[in-house]
Amino acid sequence: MSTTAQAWPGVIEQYAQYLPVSDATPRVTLLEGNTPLIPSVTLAKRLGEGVELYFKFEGLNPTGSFKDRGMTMAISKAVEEGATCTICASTGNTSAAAAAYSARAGIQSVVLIPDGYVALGKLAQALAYGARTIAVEGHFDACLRLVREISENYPVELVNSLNPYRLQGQKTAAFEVCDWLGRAPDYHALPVGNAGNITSYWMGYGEYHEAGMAESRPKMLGFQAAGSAPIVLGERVDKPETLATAIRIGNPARWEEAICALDESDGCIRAVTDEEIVEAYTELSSVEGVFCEPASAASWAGLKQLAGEGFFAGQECTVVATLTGHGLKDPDRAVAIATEPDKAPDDVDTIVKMLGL
Ligand code: AN7
Repeated sequence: MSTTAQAWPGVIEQYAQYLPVSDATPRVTLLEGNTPLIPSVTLAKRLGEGVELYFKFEGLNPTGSFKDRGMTMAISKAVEEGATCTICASTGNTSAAAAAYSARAGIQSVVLIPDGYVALGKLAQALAYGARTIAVEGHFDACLRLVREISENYPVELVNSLNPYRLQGQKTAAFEVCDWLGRAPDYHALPVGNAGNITSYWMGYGEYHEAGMAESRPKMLGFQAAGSAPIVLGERVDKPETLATAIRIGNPARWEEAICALDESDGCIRAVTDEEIVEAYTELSSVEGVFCEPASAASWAGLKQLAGEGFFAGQECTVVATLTGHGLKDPDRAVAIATEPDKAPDDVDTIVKMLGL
């Protein structure tokens, strides 16, 4: 008998029993999810002898970030409820996903982004997917305030992670980690911006545990950029700064929920500097062959920081680090921190000599 692999149906269909959907809910999907859990071959050793490290590479979603998981849910529910226009504030990835899934559903999308602080690939996506794109003079936090007010007073559906369906969709990443590993990891590391994702993962691990699908739950490890670390500092940051523009957020929408996830899981949240982020970003691509965007590298930067303090010493443990977005989202950053390519004439001898062969 020949077997045919079952096609992946997208996260709503795959995990419908755990999601607030019915048969009447349209599935607005680009077949997101089912992203690989890539084992580390080299970097894991830096954490400790007994550490197994995996990268949950969310850059391989249809729009190149984890936001697709939440957006398939938010847009499907918006369509079910009759919405004809969506709105969101974004540091870039949410807007790319909102624009794509709105296009897929045949409805209009409006995105508000901080002028000059959205990576080129993300801006290109919003424009290409046909979102009405407005670059606001102000930070993400101002954009979020504006879209909240507009959506409360006008007939547009808010699809930021204040929208509860976003978290519902994003929690499926935790299900996938358990399905791939056959159990929950001991630690789960994430970059933290608006804190929607850390909240979602914790919800997902909790629900899988309750359902008997995983015996334990991981300790959650969150990492913010040092210039945009309100949760670490315990106070709002009015002028957030970091080259990791995706997490350049001073007043996270899911702040309290993130604190709950950290407390309940006995985890911790730390700040990583831009220097640590850049080093981690470069290592992930050049050593491990996994190209993620700078904000995503905060996961690895934070794990290294903890390891440097002996955190993993003597532990036999499994660590998963989510790499939230693809490196191609921010090509300017990749080129800016690398050395320029050497120029050469169209000549074998010259090139061989340059290479020292
Ligand atoms: C690559 O797109 O907030 O803590 O508007 O794009 O759930 O906010 C993006 C956030 C991490 C932080 N990594 O996740 C947006 C936006 C990447 C991101 C985060 C974001 P949350």
